[in-house]
Amino acid sequence: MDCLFCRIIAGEIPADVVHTDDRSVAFRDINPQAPTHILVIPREHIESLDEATQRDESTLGHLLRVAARLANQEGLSESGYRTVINTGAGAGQSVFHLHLHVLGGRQMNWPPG
Ligand code: DGP
Repeated sequence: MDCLFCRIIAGEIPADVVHTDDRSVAFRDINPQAPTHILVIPREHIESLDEATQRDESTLGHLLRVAARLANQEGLSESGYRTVINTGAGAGQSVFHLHLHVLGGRQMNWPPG
């Protein structure tokens, strides 16, 4: 298994895990870009959003719901938060296991860099 995030799911690499369920795992980003920076990932290895198929639709929806629940738990519902999926190296994806960033706790700018 050479996927970093699959190894985190398997417990082979330590992470600050904040949520697990039968379809997803969420943990704090090792290089946070905001006071709250959580990654929500599917247990199943999907390389990127571009690789997701119709079969993955309910998992994708689940990841978004988990992201919102975690943001709420972090106290971000009122101040706001951003959810980001980088797809492909050109968009900044560096780990090729689909993941949803949840960022909050500071002012977010638009457009993103
Ligand atoms: P992206 O650039 O969108 O592929 O995001 C990958 C994120 O993964 C990046 O923000 C840093 C984070 N990351 C990389 N390696 C590790 C790790 O070993 N542990 C944790 N917790 N996060 C990691």
